Amino acid sequence: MSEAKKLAAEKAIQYVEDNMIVGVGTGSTVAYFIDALAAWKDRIQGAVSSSEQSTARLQAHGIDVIDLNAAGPLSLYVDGADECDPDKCLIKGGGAALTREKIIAEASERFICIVDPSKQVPVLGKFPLPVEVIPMARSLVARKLLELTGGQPVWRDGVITDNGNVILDIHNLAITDPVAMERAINQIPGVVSVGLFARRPADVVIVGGQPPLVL
Ligand code: ABF
Repeated sequence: MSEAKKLAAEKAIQYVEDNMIVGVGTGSTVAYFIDALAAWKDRIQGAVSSSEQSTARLQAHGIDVIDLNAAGPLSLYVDGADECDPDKCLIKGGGAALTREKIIAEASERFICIVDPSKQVPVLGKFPLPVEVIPMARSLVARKLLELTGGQPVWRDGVITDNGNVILDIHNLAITDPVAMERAINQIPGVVSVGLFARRPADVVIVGGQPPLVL
């Protein structure tokens, strides 16, 4: 699937324009995008990064990394996903960067999601749904998520996010109303963010292949 990821990432470069500050996500598909963006490093102002991991890769290519507060509204955000449904609603967070990803997606006029075909699903939920949680609230939120969703929340032990929080992954879900589930989980005290991008879905999905499929 890495060839498909690379093809999707390279297709996304077509949305980059001179003098842009590009919002950049996290993951292996985005790593291909960052590598392709290196050729633009003297034509764009720089990038806003969603993780320490992406920041390191951007800086290794000599691409300026700009704070979102200094950048202001962005024209373009490019990021991967763990699952994508026919409405361009996504599950994200497998890379534990969901909160900053969601912040930059919200700040961006156009969100281009780059995936390989294995990410396309009819209904979200086979991939365990990540939820970023304030550490002291982990057990409380786990109990509330079980009550609310009927799914099985599992602590991603050993993982601390760039924001110093923990992750619960909710297993055994079939998310037929992603917007409603995103809104409900967001209400639980202790939840920082949930890896459902449904209230603000992707605007364009590029599925890697020969040729790439633009949805
Ligand atoms: C990131 O993209 C995460 O939200 C998601 O987990 C990841 C997908 O990973 P990959 O591109 O490596 O398949 O934005």
